Amino acid sequence: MTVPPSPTLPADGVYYRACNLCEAICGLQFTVQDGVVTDVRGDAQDPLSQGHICPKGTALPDLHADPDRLKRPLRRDGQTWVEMEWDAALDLVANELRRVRDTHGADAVAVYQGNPSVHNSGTLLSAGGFVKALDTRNRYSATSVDQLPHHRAALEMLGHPLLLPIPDVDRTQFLLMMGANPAASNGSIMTAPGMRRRLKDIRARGGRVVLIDPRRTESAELAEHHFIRPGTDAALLLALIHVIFEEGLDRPGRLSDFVDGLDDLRGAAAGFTPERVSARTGLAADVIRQLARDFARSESAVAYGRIGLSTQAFGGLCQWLLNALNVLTGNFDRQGGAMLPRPAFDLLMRARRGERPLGRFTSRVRGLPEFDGELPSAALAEEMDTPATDGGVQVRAFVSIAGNPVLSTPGGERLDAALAGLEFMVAVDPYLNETTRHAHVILPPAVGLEVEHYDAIFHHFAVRNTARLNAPIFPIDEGQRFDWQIFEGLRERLTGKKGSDPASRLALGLKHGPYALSVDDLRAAPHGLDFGPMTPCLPERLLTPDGRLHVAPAELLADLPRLEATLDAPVPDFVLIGRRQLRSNNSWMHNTPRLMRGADRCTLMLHPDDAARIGVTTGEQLSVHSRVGRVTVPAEVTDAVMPGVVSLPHGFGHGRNGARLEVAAQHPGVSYNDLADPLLLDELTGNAAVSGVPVTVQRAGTVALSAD
Ligand SMILES: Nc1nc2c(c(=O)[nH]1)N[C@H]1C(S)=C(S)[C@@H](COP(=O)(O)OP(=O)(O)OC[C@H]3O[C@@H](n4cnc5c(=O)[nH]c(N)nc54)[C@H](O)[C@@H]3O)O[C@H]1N2
Ligand SMILES: Nc1nc2c(c(=O)[nH]1)N[C@H]1C(S)=C(S)[C@@H](COP(=O)(O)OP(=O)(O)OC[C@H]3O[C@@H](n4cnc5c(=O)[nH]c(N)nc54)[C@H](O)[C@@H]3O)O[C@H]1N2
Ligand code: SF4
Ligand SMILES: [Mo]
Repeated sequence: MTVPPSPTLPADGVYYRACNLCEAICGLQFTVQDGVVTDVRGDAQDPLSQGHICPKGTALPDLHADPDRLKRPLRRDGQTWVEMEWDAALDLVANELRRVRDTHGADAVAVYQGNPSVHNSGTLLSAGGFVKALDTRNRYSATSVDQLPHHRAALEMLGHPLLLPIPDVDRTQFLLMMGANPAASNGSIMTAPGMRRRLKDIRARGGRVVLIDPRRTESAELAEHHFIRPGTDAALLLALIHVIFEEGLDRPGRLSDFVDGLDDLRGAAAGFTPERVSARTGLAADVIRQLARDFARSESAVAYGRIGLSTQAFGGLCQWLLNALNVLTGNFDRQGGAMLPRPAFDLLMRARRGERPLGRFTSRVRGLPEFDGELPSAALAEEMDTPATDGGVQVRAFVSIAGNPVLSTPGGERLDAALAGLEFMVAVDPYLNETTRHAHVILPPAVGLEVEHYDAIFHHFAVRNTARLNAPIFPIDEGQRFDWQIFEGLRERLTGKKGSDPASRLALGLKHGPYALSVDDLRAAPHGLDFGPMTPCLPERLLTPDGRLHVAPAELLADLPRLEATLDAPVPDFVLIGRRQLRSNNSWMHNTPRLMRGADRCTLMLHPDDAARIGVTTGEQLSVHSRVGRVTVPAEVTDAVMPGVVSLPHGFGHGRNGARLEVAAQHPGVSYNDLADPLLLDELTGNAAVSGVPVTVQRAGTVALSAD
C-alpha cells in the first residue's frame, strides 16, 4: 500500500489543550508555526492547573512526530510486518476473533485494557461496546496492577467503586501521605496539577505534610518524612486509629448521623497498639502516638495513600483504613478533608443503590475473584499457558488495547512466552513494543495531539470541579483512524449493529450532568470552565443498600486475620519496591530522545550498609532474583532507601527482538515485572502486589549462597 500524501497541517497560531499523559491533566498552550509546534507551555488560565507543566508535557510534540509511531494497520508475516488497508485489517481481526470464539468458546478470547484507555475519551467511551461484544469472562486491565483496592474500599464503604474520596489538598492543614510520590508522578487519584506548589502552600499556610514511604523520595523534600517497612502500612493505620480511640480523639461530628460501624472499627484496632506494630513497621511507638494526636487535633486533616499502598499484599485494608481514619476524625465530606468531586460528566449518573459488581465468577486456573467484570491481571499468563481440564476454556486469542502487559504485569517473562503461543493476537496501539510485537495484527489509532479528548475519568478525581474539552491540534490523514472508529468498526463486524460515536455520548452525559452543559459551552471556553472547590454531598450521594456509610465493612474486617498472621513472620533479606521518575511514564515514553537524555535511570537503589555487605559500589552490576525471574542491573547506592529495601523503576526492559522502538532500545534497562511474582496478591481484592517482592541481591557473577 502506498502512503497517502502528507496530512494537512494545522494553521499557524496558538492552541490550547490539556496534556493527556498523566492524571494531572494540565492545560497547555501550543504555538504552531509552519505545521510544527514551536513552543509548549502551561496554560496560566486553566482554572485547575494554573500554568503547570512538566517535562513530559513539553515532549508531546515529540510523541506526535516520533518516526516509530505507527499510523497504518500492520499484519505480521513471520518476522516481517506488512501494511494493510483498514477495512481488510478490521475484517481479518473480526474473522479471527469469531473463529477462535466459535472453535473454543467465547472465554478463549482475552482482552487487556491498559492505562492510556482512560486518557483518551474516544477509547474510554467506545472500547466498552467492543469488549462487551466479545462476551468473554477473560477481561483484564491495568486496574488490578494499580488502584483496584481503592475501588473495593469505596464499594464496601460508600456503595460504588467510583465514589473515591479525594484529598482536599488546597484547603487542608494536615496531609498525611503514604505510598505516593506526587513530586514525580504528578499525583494520582488526586488530580491536582502542580503538586509541588500545592504541598508548599500547605506548609506556607501553617499546615503540615507528613510522608510515609520506604524511600526518601522527591516528595520528601516538601514533607516530614518517615521510613516504613514495605507492606506494613495497614498495621500503622490500625495503630493510629487505636490511639485516636484510646485517647478519646475520635470526632466524627455530623458524620455520626449516617456512619455505621465505629464500634467495630474500635474493636478492630484494639489489638494494634503502637508498641505492637513499631518493630514491624519501623516507626517508633512515640512517633506513631504523636502522629495520631496531631492528625486528630488538626483543624482539618486528610490521609491519602496511593500506589505504594494499593499494590501491596494488604491494599484493600490500607485503602479502607485511610478512609476510616478520615471518617473517624471528622475529616470526610468536609472542607480540608477527603471529599467527593462533582464532575460535569458524571459516570455515576445512572448508578443504582446497592449494586455489588463482584465475585460473580472466578478465574479458571487459580480461582481468583472477578471485580466489576474483570479478573486480576496477575492471572493472564496462566490462563493462556495452562491447558484446560474439566471443561474449562483456555485462552487462545488476545486483544491488547493501549497496554504493554509484558512490561507492566507481574511475571512478564511468562506472559511474553505465553503470547508467542497464541492462535491469534491483535493490538490496538500506536507502537510496536514488547507486547504488541506478538500480535498478528496491529491496529494503530491516532493519538495525543490528533484526538479530541474530554477527561471523563480524571474530573472524578480532581481537587477542584472544572471541565475542559480538548480539541485536536493536528488533523489526521485519510489513512489514519481514531480508537473509537477501530472499536466501532470491530463491534459492527462482530454484532452486525451500527455503532455510535463517542461525541454524542459525551454530549448526552454533559447535558444530564450537574451543570447541564453542552459541548458548545465547552468549546467556547478553551481554558476550561470552573465550578469551584469540592462541596459536601453526603449522605445524599451514598449508594450503599441502606444509604449509610460503613466505616467497618464486614468483608474488610474479615481480612484482618491475614494481616495479623504476618506481624510476627520473618522478614526477607531484601524486598523490592518501585520508583516512578518524572521523565518517564510507565513503559511507553522511553522513545523520546528529549526525555531519555542523561544517564540511564534504570538502576537498583540500595542502602550503603547493604551495599557494603554485598560489596558493591554505584555503577557496578547487581544480580537480582526472585521466585520467578532474574535481572542484572547497575547499583545506585543511597541512604534514601531503608536498609533491606531495594528500589527499581518499572516499565523498562526494552530492546527485544521485533519491537520497533529505536530510542528506547538504546536505553533498554530491565523489567521490574520479570521479578514481580504473579502469586503475590492482595488476596482480598486480587490486586497484584508488585511492591514488597522478596528478592535476593548479589554482585553480578557471584554464586548465590542463600537457598530459595
Ligand atoms: N512493577 C510495577 N508494575 C506496574 C506498576 C508499578 O508501579 N510497578 N504500575 C502499574 C500501573 S499504575 C499501571 S497504570 C500500569 C500501566 O500498564 P499498561 O497500561 O499495560 O502499560 P503502559 O506502559 O501504560 O502502556 C500503554 C500502551 O498504550 C499505548 N497508547 C498510548 N496512547 C494510546 C492511545 O491513545 N490509544 C491506544 N489504543 N493506545 C495508546 C502505548 O503505545 C503503550 O503501548 O502498569 C502497572 N504495572
Ligand atoms: N512521571 C511519571 N508519572 C506518572 C507515572 C509514571 O510512570 N511516571 N505513572 C502514572 C500512573 S499510571 C500512576 S498509577 C501514578 C501513581 O502515582 P504515585 O502513587 O504517586 O506513584 P509512585 O511515584 O510510584 O509512588 C509510590 C510510592 O510508594 C512507595 N512505596 C512502595 N511500597 C510502599 C509501601 O509498602 N508502603 C508505603 N508507604 N510506600 C510504599 C514508593 O517508594 C513510592 O515512592 O503515577 C502516574 N504518573
Ligand atoms: S504533569 Fe502530567 S498532565 Fe501535566 S504536563 Fe506533565 S505529564 Fe502532562
Ligand atoms: Mo496507573
